[in-house]
Amino acid sequence: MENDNELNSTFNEIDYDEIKQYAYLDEGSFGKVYQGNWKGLNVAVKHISTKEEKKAFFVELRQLSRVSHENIITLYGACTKDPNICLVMEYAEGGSLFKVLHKKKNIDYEFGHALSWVYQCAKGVDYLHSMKPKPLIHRDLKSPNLLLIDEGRHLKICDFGTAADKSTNMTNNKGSAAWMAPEVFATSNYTEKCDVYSWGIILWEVLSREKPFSNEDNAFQIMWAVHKGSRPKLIEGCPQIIESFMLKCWDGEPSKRPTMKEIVELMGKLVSVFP
Ligand code: ACK
Repeated sequence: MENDNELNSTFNEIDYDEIKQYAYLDEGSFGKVYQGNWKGLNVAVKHISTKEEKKAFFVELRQLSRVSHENIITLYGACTKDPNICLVMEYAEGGSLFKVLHKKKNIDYEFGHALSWVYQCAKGVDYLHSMKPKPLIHRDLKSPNLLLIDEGRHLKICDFGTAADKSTNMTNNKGSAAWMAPEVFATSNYTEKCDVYSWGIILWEVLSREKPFSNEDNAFQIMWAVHKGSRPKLIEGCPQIIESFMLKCWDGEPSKRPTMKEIVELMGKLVSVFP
């Protein structure tokens, strides 16, 4: 069981009275997120509402306190005392990539811009996978967990509530099934290649601007279809180099998927061709 005593990482304990909260934003994989202000900074405040969410809260606090990268949301600190348990993070004014792709259809973006998003996501994940002594696996990479700042140009990964925590049953993570690698819901035997699979789904999503597996009714149907080998349909006109790479990321056999480092290398080259 995670608790304050087992936290074992350094973070800034924030005085709850110093936080001013403005607006409710939305629900995350766990907890409710509010916009607020702390010491003059625009912040996002993630509150837990149930005892069960406390575990995910401490996982996220522990993992976010260990990381520092331009493509990962910055944690300012946390309040860990009941009843006001919350994380205080930098506020990403552009909201999630999911919203931009699927709920703000009037906002257009170019091919190069889409590649830049997935490139930035890959750089953040490569950083996690390169952590010592053990790679950190995000496990819940999906467009709702990619936040945008700087008018949509800068992307940051958030939601570390299930990162590397193998005791969490991911089949309960219903909103994530469409991005989830088959080995994550079928076994407890997975590696950082599960993030590569999810990254491949995000690549398809930004290029097609469709929600993955939107024709399936529920999470279990998605998992069953993916388990049987079903994948999003190929995108007409997609450059061959990207299509074959995307298919490799979705391979049912994790060892056949590229590493995040290989993804970063290829995307770096592609981004320079399609600025
Ligand atoms: O799509 P959104 O507007 O962006 O709705 C979700 C919701 O809270 C639950 O995750 C938003 N959100 C989460 N973290 C942040 C943050 N640091 N800055 C801005 N919005 C955030 C997310």
